[in-house]
Amino acid sequence: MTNYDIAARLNEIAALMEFDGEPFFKIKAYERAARSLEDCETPVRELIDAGEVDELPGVGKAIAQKIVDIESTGTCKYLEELRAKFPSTILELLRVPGIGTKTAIAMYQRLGITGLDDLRAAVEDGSIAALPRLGAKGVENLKLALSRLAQRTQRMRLGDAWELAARITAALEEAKLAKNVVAAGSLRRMESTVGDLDFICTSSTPEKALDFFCALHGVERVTAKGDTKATVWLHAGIAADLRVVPHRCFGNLLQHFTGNKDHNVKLREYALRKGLSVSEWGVQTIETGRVRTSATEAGVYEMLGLPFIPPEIRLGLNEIELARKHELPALIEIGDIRGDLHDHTTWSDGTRSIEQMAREAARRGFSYMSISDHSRGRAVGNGLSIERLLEQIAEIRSVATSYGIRLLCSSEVDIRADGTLDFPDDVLAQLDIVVASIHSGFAADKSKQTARLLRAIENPNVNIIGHPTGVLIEQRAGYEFDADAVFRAAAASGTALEINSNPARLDLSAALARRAKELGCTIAIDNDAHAFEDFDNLRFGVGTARKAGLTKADVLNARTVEDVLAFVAAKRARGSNSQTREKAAQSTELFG
Ligand code: DGT
Ligand code: CA
Ligand code: CA
Ligand code: ZN
Repeated sequence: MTNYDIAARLNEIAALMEFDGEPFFKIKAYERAARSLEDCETPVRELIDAGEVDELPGVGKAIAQKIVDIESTGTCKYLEELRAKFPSTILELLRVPGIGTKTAIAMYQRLGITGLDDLRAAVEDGSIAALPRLGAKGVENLKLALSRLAQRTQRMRLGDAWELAARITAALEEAKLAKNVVAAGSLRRMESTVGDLDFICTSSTPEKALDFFCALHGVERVTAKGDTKATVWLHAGIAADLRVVPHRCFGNLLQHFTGNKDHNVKLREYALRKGLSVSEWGVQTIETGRVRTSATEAGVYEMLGLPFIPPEIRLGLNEIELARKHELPALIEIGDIRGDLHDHTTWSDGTRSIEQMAREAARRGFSYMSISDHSRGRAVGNGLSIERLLEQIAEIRSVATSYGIRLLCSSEVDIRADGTLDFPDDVLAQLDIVVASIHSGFAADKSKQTARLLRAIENPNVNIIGHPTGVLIEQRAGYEFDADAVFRAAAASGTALEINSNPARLDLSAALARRAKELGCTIAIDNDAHAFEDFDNLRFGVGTARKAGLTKADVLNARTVEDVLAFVAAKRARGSNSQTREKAAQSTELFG
């Protein structure tokens, strides 16, 4: 049994424990142990022989014994007990994006659905509609998810793909068999999902580099291998290509394999009009037949008379036109971000205290941070009552500048079904800045959802709309609403919209953030951190903002803390003038 096989059994135990109602922390222990096994390059057999299994991170005596049993027999007593309690196909349901354990249990107990075949049948004959709180929208989502599953068009989220690519790049470079390793394609363009990984590199020993790549830890099988190129399938569930390319045309190949396809097509059309023919191997002057190559990507664009176009905006929109006129936006950069306006602590569902989060954010170079825990309506997020919020405000005020960073009092307040907020105005007014988010009631129809968001935006104490569409990437479509109406109201009222940097969200999407900018909105790029490692997600939020064409001027938390507070004060001042409020109400009616 390979480490991956054993890890798969531990994950099965964890999944079945969840069905069995075991506590969260016990389940997590099995998941952590499985992860350790996947990361461990030494075969478990060797660890067993050396008596070192319980030295794996997260593996205690009890789990170690199960690993030993699984290694020798393929299973263990506990796994068999769990398997006996449920239909053997029940875990298939979890492969459907959007179905978690709770839904799967409800499907099983209420409708007798034991696996994917039953589910397909229930969706087909409509009996699935009997599932409480699913709604017409839910049925639609299920249909979509099932068809994707059937076509194997499931894509990997950017965050997971990024982590994989970083490991593979580091391994190749550390082995000193390859140079200039770059993951091109959709990953480099910071698309929210990735279909496959496209590595390119240079090497003085291509054959050795490809052998090494095909034998990498994490490779499940080699699907193709030649002199300059190999394709593998990774245990993580995604394919990866490695192309070893000549140094002199590295820039041409990198440009080609970065895409996207539409950008490449438009670039070739543009070049043809200048008498140049572009391919992955070089730029040919058609009249003379002379081919020029470039080791750098910038050199390729230069040959075409263009400035460098950042990968994130190579979308086949108007970027070539803008480049030609030297009107490309100066895209926001990670270094431009000064603070974070949406973070959680142990006061609600975060994993770290205020002090720990503050010191970590300071260490990472932020100069200010909002503590924005959940509000009381969000019971699963351990939301704060008014009393606890007031207590928290007092604590934050007393340490506001003690940890090397300026702390702002905030809340991620729930937007209720009718668009009112989960805390009264006199409480919200005591905060420095307020994030308002929708966490429930996704099924409401488009006009209700639009009215709900507009009402929240009209509140003078709401400064940022958190994860504005509610989408979970490759898992759940967001709620429906009239985006233009909401964006117009946000711009008119001085309310920022969030790009949530969590790779499961990336909400607003680049396309919507681009539209929001067109309509004059300010954007906050937030970590929504619940743990230290969540701060690493900023690159994805900034990447999404760059895809949207945003500059420093568009981003609220690229401003100084004084300017952020002025942004808040301006909306409050407008809100306290009742005449303006009336006007705002009238103008939002026009969009309704
Ligand atoms: P993915 O893998 O679906 O997330 O998306 P990409 O963009 O990584 O696409 P992929 O892996 O099929 O190809 C990588 C790049 O190679 C793509 O962005 C542009 C270039 N490319 C692939 N096929 C074509 C093509 O037929 N014509 C042109 N001009 N470029 C192509
Ligand atoms: Ca790709
Ligand atoms: Ca590819
Ligand atoms: Zn939230």
